[in-house]
Amino acid sequence: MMRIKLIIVMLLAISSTTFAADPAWVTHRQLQAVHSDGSSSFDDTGPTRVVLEGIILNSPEQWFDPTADDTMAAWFMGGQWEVYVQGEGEDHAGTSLWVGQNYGNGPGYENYTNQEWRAEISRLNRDPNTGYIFNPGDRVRVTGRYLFYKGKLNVNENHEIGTNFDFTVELAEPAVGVPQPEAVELSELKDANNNEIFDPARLSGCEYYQSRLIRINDVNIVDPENWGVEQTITIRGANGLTLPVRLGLGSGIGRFSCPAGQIDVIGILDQNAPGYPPNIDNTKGYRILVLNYDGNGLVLTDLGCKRGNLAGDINTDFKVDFKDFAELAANWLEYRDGLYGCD
Ligand SMILES: [Ca+2]
Ligand SMILES: [Ca+2]
Ligand SMILES: [Ca+2]
Repeated sequence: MMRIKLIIVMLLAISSTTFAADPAWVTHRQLQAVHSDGSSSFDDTGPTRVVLEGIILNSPEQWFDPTADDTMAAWFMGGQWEVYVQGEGEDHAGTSLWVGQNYGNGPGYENYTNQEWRAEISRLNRDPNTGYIFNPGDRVRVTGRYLFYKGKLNVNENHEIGTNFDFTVELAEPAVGVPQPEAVELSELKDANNNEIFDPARLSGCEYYQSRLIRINDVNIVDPENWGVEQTITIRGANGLTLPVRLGLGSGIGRFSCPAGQIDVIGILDQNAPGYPPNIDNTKGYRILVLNYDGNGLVLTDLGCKRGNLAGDINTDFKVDFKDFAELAANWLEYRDGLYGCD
């Protein structure tokens, strides 16, 4: 099976402009190909649906709030779910998978009810064959449609709530591990004038690392006053080059203060091109996503494992006391849509 798949992928690599099969096996690099202005070239001639594999980089609920909310309000999306999947080996690219609840709060589409939304993300959080709940570090196979949005081609359901627009995420291999973040210099991402480096061949600059896990060493946060959940801070290297860091919803970002002094940053290099159709500049808008922080003081990231081994030590200060109880009480009876009560 793996050999057949490899042959198909190699054939696609040779003839990347025609896709006879639907869905067609593609690499992340093929899927993310762009024109010189940064717009998608894949969707000029691409198939209706694609199949691709890679490693999950993030927990979706640390990036967008999945909580069902079908409030009718212009452009209000309600619950959202987005997972970044990184290609492996020669496939130096990555792709995000996105769904939202209230497509109909924009023109021309319909909304999921709260119940339908919970069912949708409960489905996407699980391997359909085993019920296994996905985690960062799992290798998955994704089959679905796609749309280009703000600089990257996302696998999504084209804003349609009908089941024939579903995309699927299947487990290829559990717990292969989150990829080692690639060490990147700010000078690989920004030119001497601090402008974003854009290479339409996607072999260098920001595009090369888009939707992949990277590490930038020896930077300072220049605006710690902006630290907080869903806020954007700025890192600056010794050469004066800067890059925005978008902080996610991870509880550690609210619990710990902004790291001070010279630090390293580990996160997903993302593109969120500025502007609105038809005036989007798809060669700009790069940033690092850091979705959680564990308070270690030296690396802005969630190292994923904590010392102490005290189950009640919610704030991880190695003592179980009223500070833990306060966090517990503040969250009392909350539950996470898409993960709890899905059976
Ligand atoms: Ca791009
Ligand atoms: Ca759907
Ligand atoms: Ca504690």
